[in-house]
Amino acid sequence: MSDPKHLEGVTSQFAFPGKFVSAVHWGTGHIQDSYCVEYRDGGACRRYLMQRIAGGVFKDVPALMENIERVTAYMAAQLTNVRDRERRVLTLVRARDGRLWHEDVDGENWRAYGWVEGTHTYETVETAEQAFQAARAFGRFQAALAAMPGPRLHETIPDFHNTPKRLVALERAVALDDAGRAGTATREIEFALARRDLAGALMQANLPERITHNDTKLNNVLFDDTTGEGICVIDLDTVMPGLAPCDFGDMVRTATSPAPEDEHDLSRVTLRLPMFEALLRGYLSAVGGVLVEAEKLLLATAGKLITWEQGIRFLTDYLNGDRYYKVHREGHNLDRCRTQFKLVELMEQREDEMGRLVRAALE
Ligand code: GN1
Ligand code: MG
Repeated sequence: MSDPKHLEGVTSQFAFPGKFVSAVHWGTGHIQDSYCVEYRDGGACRRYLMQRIAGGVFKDVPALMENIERVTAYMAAQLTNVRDRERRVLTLVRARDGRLWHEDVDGENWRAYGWVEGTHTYETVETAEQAFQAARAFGRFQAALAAMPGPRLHETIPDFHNTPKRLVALERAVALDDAGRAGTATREIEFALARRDLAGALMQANLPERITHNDTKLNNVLFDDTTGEGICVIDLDTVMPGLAPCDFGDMVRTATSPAPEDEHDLSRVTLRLPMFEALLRGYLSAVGGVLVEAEKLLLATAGKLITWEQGIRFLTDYLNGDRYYKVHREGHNLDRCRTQFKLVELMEQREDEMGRLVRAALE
């Protein structure tokens, strides 16, 4: 986290009108550092989201910011005659020099968005209506970008949902055992490797390439405080070419279990099929008209695949000594891996029911 003086200095580089009031650390992201920045302009207080871009993860900042600018501008242009238009898509705030980001004296890169007022996020879903709203928001996001003209977006993190490569990275981490932790995760390693046949399920299915969000975690949707609508999709760093079912799969991963991602007590990790059904309804209501049959049918498998992939990513990072995800306690990445694998097991047990729900939703 940055110190307050430094933060105030960075905010002064952005075109926020008025006088600096405060900057407070915000959110639970595992990668970027985010701050809620407040400025007073005459009688009005305005808030902004300022983020330090994790350079180790996003290596090409100009490409990253170009993607985000193109996507947000294209989406905003489509939103005509819609209530709350400016709250339905993030708006970048430029630096005073006109650029989309600011590089500070330490070589760290920062960017800013307008704050979407009157909204909240959830770490876990409480009602089927919330699951529906989240899935509809991500579905609308995909639908809005379905016909975006070229050129192709940059791949901000190459091979992000390349599950076979994620598996290879795990095998390498096991072989190197850099942090000397492999002995503490033998069951998890075995669980991951025993399912290797699953790895190519989406990539080998010959699906159309689309513009996808790629990080459709539940907490990346802003819900309207008054109406409860999933009004705005955030965290646009991984918006790039991808496969539609990957986006649906990450919703299943984060919305079907009532337990947090790092829950210690695995008996609390359960698979709530009513939430799965609500996700299907919400997602298909928004993007069903765009998707081809093969993409739709793979919605049944996508949750299992992406949850397994996420477990592999947490496990790999645990074995590598916690270099990628922020951790807040010992064994944090291993705990996260365990919740993912527990959910995979539950999805395996109820695979037939999930398939039936998909077919029913498509009728
Ligand atoms: C990271 O930054 P955050 O928490 O929204 C990660 C996602 C993972 C997620 C797991 C760029 O997302 O891919 O699914 O953690 N983002 C990146 O909670 O790797
Ligand atoms: Mg996020």
